[in-house]
Amino acid sequence: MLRSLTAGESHGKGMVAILEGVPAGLKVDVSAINKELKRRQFGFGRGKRMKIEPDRAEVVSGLKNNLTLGSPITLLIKNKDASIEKLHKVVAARPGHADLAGLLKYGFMDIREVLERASARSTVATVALGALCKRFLDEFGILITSNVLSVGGESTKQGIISKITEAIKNKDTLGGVFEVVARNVPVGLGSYVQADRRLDSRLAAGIISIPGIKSFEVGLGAGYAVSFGSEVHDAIYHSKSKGYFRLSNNAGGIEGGISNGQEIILRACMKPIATLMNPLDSVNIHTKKSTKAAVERSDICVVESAGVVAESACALVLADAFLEKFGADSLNDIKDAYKNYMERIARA
Ligand code: EPS
Repeated sequence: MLRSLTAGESHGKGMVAILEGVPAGLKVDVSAINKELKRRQFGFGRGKRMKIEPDRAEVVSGLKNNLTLGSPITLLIKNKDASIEKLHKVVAARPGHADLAGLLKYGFMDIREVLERASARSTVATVALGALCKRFLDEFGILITSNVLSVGGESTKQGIISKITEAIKNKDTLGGVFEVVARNVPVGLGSYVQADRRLDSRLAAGIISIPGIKSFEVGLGAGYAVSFGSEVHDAIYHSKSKGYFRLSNNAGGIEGGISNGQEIILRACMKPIATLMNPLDSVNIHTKKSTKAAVERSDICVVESAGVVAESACALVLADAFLEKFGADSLNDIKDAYKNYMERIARA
């Protein structure tokens, strides 16, 4: 239903996001997109680039009078630091980054040719796409939020701040765990009939493809592995006023690859940023002699930002699955289909 594409290098002219399949008649205010772009820039441990970039979206296509036309929407976010042609060559790959694998894969002689596109700056475009999808989902009361659960093993606010302060002092970096919650998602998005239609597999792909993400869980996640079935499956009840309901949500709102009407709860782990100011051992790609890995301007910890990006990845998947279920051309038609369906579910 939805097709998206992003383009842009970290220090190129800008980041581009294209989204096709957004229905006609949806009101989109660019300030809502810019608000999401701002949220992506926040968090203790962010680097200096965030102070340079205003990250404001410009609408190139798909909107007229703030209403979607049903045609592809193109957003451009210009880079203030567009120094790509002047930047120095990089000769020592950073362990944990795309540097070495990318260099060998594409046959480059300069690691910069890899890092410019591999940079997490691409998440600007992901968030722009997510903001459009959030706007659509909002028409149906669906709300997606995120929060940081831990950083470097610390889970209290004070513990996290001290840990990041320690990393800054030691010229080190940190990763962590964040959670994404989607509320008011109707029962019935996704399907068990085919692997690529399962809502959980689509959410997993969306979130694990964010740079730096190393693990993904739905609901109780790894907790299922250490429990009896009787302890963890969400028992089913029914009442006239509520219809079907549960007293727990270990499934994280997804059963058999389908949303079950409960909150969708996702968790992901992000590795520490690969650029270390006190670099690890590496090899000069020309001389093959041992050296230290390249040092580039970077962040210390971006778990909070990664949560915001994951909200967007989640919004893209949910909007896609929603359009699949309720139709795709005009917002009014989709609202009618949604209303009919919800009335049937209320009677079930
Ligand atoms: C980022 C922009 C980048 C990095 C960071 C994320 O800008 P610059 O390289 O000019 O400082 O700050 O990217 C990485 C840490 C990375 O390893 O790719 C952004 O806009 O989020």
